[in-house]
Parts: sequence; structure tokens; C-alpha cells
Amino acid sequence: MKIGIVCYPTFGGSGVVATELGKGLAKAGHEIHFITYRQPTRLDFFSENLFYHEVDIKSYPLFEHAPYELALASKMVSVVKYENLDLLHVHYAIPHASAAYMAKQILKEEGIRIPVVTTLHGTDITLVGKDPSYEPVVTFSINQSDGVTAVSEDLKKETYSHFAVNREIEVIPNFIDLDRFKKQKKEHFKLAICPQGEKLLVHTSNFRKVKRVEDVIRVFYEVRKEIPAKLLLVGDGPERDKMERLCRELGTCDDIRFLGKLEAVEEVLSVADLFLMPSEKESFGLAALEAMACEVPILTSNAGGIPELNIDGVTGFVSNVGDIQDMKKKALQILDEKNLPQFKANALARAKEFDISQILPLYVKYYQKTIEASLAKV
Ligand code: GMT
Repeated sequence: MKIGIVCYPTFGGSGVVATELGKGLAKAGHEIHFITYRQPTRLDFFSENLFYHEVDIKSYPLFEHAPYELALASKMVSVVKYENLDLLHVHYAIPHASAAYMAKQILKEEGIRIPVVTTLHGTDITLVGKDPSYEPVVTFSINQSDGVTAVSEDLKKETYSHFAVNREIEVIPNFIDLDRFKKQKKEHFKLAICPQGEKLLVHTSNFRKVKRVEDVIRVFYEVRKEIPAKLLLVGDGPERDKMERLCRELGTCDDIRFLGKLEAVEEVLSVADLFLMPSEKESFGLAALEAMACEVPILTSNAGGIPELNIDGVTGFVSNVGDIQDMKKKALQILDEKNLPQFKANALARAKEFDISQILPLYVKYYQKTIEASLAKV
């Protein structure tokens, strides 16, 4: 198949999933055309089946905001037309699904039919999308897509409850490449961070409010009162400054390190004992899956689709959002040497269920079904 993939090229989960999916499909012999405004972060090598088309967002003195959606739709039109694509797969509804709708209508005028699959990732539904300033367009463009997937059962449920969506949504979970995300030998790194054999807690995110990084620090503060421990915070975002101030207020700066945006996050995860994800909202929790693949148990909130990944008491524990005391208790239980090896083994076993080799065929099957249904309509 020849597939166009539209996504945000940044560090966010939807961009990572879209890029890894494209890479996996290209490896399986499909021709993949990325259509984005910048080279996706993880698309940094050559493959004969991978193509990159940059969206050229022209500005003009009259525009306060350059019309990205129009530039994207125009680029989709030309790529579909000149590369003879079979399908467009857009990741994150806003504004990709509506831009795809526009491109589809333009192409229809020229006698070209292009099926569109929209994948809902999370905040496009649970936060931004349901805001009245976007909701009518999001509802319309989801309904106009030829296929719609969501990354968890919970996100599917949220979509039906917040939008007047009248079509079937297929759940296809996030996935992981276990060849890349696996425990590596990094003992020297562990020794540098935890010279006295302290337990190592890790959190990775884009430091938005919805991630509740404050809870990560407060749970760590409580845990450190009981056992020697260190915390590594990977990523960056709007909450970072506030979090650095909180560390200073709590007097925990010596035991917490902010590592910023790291490419090789698997190296940090390889030496971690516990991964924290206390999010307010989380449709799936790709970052937690990456940790599990590196044999790290996870302590999470019960938000959104996380409990579909984290099996309470097996791969880690699940607590109510914001319940610091419960999280502290459960963190200590996981970190207890009597329990830790089993939690680590369970985390890895669970991650294997989401290996790319298991999930990629689900997308391929869904594309084929969508293309066939679209051809049948002609
Ligand atoms: O919140 C993020 O980290 C970014 C966001 C995105 O769409 O770029 O991530 C969402 O999509 C990921 C991939 O499907 C999911 O694993 C994340 O759970 C989801 N984030 C939220 O729902 C907050």
C-alpha cells in the first residue's frame, strides 16, 4: 500500500506513534509518505520506502496566525495526487482530520477518491477537542473520516460521551519496539546517580499540567523519608520552572535531577526501579509502556486508559488521581526487594503484549478494510 501519514513532528506521544508506525510499515514493504511541517523527531535515517513532504506554511503581513490547516490540506492534495496514495492516515484530530476532509473534497472534484483514517490519541478528545471553540469541527471531521481508531477503550468511550459521533471506532492500542526499548547494561550510569545503592524513580513527560509532575515530586518526597532514593525527571514543558521551585521548597534538590528532553530515554529507563505516571488524564500512557519494556514496574493514576495497560498489583499499582499517600504506600511495596524482581518481570511480560509485531498487523488489516469499503461505495 501507499500511505500518507500526517502527524505532529514533535516529541508528543501521537507523533511518536505515527512515526514508529510509518517506520514499521515501511519495513514491512509499504510505501510511506510523511506529511508534516517539520521532519519528525524519530525519522532520522534513510529507507527506500520512506518519503517526507514538508508542509510549507506561508506567512503574510495580513495574517496574525498563518493558516497551517490550509497549507496542510493543499500539501495532502498534491501528495495524494502525484504519489498515487491509497490512503491517508491522520494522527490527532485537530486540525488533521478537518484538513484531510478538505483535501478529500478537493480531490473528489478531480475524480480522485482517497479514504481517510483518523486516529484519536487523547487530548484531541479529552481536553482540546471538546472545548466549544473546536467541538463542532472535531465532531464533523470524525464523522466524515472513512475509518476512526482510538488508542484505548476508555478513549473510545470518552469520544462517544463528548461528541455526537455516529460511527464505529476501532480500538488499536499503542505499541512498542522491543528491539529498541529493552534493558541495557548501564550499571556505570546507575552508580553515578545512586552511589549508595539508592532506589531510582523516573518520570518522563512533556511537563504539562495534565501530567501532574507535582505529584511525582510529592510522592518521591514521601518515599525518600522512608528509604534512600533518587528521582530523575526526563522531558520539559510549561510546568518545569514551577517544579524546580517545588524541589527547592521541599529541600529535595540534591536527590532530584531534571534531565530535559533526552533522545535515548531507554538508557535512563534501563537503570530505573520505578516509573511514576500520576496523570490527570491519559488515554493510554505510551511513556509507561516504554518503561515496562525496559523492565520497570509502574505506579500510575487510574486516569483514562492507563488501567488497561497497568494491571493493578501485577505490573505495578494504580491509585486514584492525586492520592499521594496511597501512591507512597504502593511505591514502597514495589521497591521492597522481596517484591521488586517479580514486578519487573511482570512489567516486561505485559510490554511484550504490545510489541509492534502484534499491533502493526491490526493497522494493516484496518487500512485494507477501509480501502475496500471506500471502493465499494464508488
Ligand atoms: O500527552 C502527551 O504526552 C501527548 C499526547 C499526544 O497526543 O501527542 O499523547 C497522547 O497520545 C499518546 C499516544 O497515543 C498516548 O499514549 C498518551 O496517553 C496521550 N496523552 C494523553 O492522553 C494526555
